[in-house]
Amino acid sequence: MHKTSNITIALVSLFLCKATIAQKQNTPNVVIIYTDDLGYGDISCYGATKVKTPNIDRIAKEGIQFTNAHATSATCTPSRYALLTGEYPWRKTGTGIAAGDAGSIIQESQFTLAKLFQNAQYQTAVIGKWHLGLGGTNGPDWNGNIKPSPNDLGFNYSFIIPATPDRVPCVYVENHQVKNLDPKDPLEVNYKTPIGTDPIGTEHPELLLMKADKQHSGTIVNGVSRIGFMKGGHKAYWNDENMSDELTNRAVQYITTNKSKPFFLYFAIQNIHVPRVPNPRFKGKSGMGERGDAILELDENTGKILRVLDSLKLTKNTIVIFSSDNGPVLNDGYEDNAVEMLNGHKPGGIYRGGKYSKFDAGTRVPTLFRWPSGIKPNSVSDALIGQNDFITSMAKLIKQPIPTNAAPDSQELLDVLLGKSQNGRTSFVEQGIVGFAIIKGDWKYIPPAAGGAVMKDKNMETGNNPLPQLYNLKNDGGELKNVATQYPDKVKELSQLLIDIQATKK
Ligand code: NG6
Ligand code: CA
Repeated sequence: MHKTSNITIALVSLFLCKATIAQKQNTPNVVIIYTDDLGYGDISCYGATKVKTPNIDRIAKEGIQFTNAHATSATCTPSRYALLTGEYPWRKTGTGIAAGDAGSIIQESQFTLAKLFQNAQYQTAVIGKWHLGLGGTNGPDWNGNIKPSPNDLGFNYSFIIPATPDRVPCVYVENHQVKNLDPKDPLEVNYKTPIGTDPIGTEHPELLLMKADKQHSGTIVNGVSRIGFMKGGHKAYWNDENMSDELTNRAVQYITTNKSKPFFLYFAIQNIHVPRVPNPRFKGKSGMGERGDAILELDENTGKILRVLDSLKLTKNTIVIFSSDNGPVLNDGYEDNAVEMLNGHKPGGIYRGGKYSKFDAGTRVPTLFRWPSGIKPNSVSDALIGQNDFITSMAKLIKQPIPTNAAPDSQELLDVLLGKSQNGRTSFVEQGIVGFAIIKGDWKYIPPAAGGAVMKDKNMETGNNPLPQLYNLKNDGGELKNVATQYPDKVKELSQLLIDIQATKK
């Protein structure tokens, strides 16, 4: 009798234990390290030799590295919109680069990647650069309750840079409020005219750490002039030198606090966007100026995230995703010697163009997935994937439904992301700052477009050409040989496909 009940107890506990393991495997933690303006060629696992990124390379070694993975767009706001909603951003107006006082671009009624995880009882957080607008249509109430904030879009916790590090307001927002705001010194933001008495770049160039273009010559904070003007809020100002550390420490803290729950952390670190003001401990370390030093800072802080997962024994059952919101740019408004000190480094790898561009370096970004419980180490995949595909793929993984009409442009590619299949997308639409391109199989087509071939201030090729452009990416990844006249049928096919995809009512 005793024996039987002992056996029963043993069996029941074995069953429960197995069930918990199975349940845990169905609910791995997910951390997306989403970098800013990091190019395909900017890290060593993608071929960089002038700068070394051992921590980021570790993710590749222990997981899967994608060679044909894309942000939907060559700028930040639309790419982030697509990552979080699974919708091509150009289907919705108002998804271009957002001003620092823009209203929330994602509506509270919309389904998001964060809501997906929330529905599965995850803890969810965004820490880092938001740049998707805040508040109602007239923008946020900086001195009150900011709503909608990311907390209304599926995140239980948020600690964000409202827009970009080069845009006012230069303050962090935690959940619904500006962090450290002194009510006696209310914060005001204006994107049209100077306000307040703080110095601005056009009038006080002697106060600047680095020269800026006209657009970046508004209010000066920490010796850096920004886009836009602000008044008040002084106690809430961020410190640029500590920004990467501040965000990383908060991410580490978040992981530590939530170690025993399933969590989803969208860690949108600001590196390597302008203004590039890495912590002084990196000064001169890359030999490539501030841009290179910012890559080293990104690498070190990525290492901190990996190590906290190690020390909490979460590595095995945490999916770490590493990617970038758009391709690389050297001069993006500040004179920080990024061009002069490049030292032969190729930020876009073999790919042409960069941030803003319809050429491939605009959207083809480093993309790594690591999940020791589900992905073989040292894997490489050439499958075509988009960041808009993550949402439905994650839904499959955690066995959650996607509401009808949500994530309309997201293809479920879970097996591809886990390295079990090479069957990625058959086609993908790339969005430049102006206009589009389409990839289908080995081919890439860019429709004829008016407008300059080069953005002069940035020395960046746009991809504009009055003639149709067709490239064979397999033989000519660098898009150097336009073969449109040799393959008129291909031109016709891809041109029509782009029209059809864009016309499809989603
Ligand atoms: C552009 C800014 C650029 C950068 C970009 C946003 C000018 C001339 N250029 O408008 O410096 O801030 O917006 O970058 O103002 S992104 O990575 O967030 O898309
Ligand atoms: Ca960006």
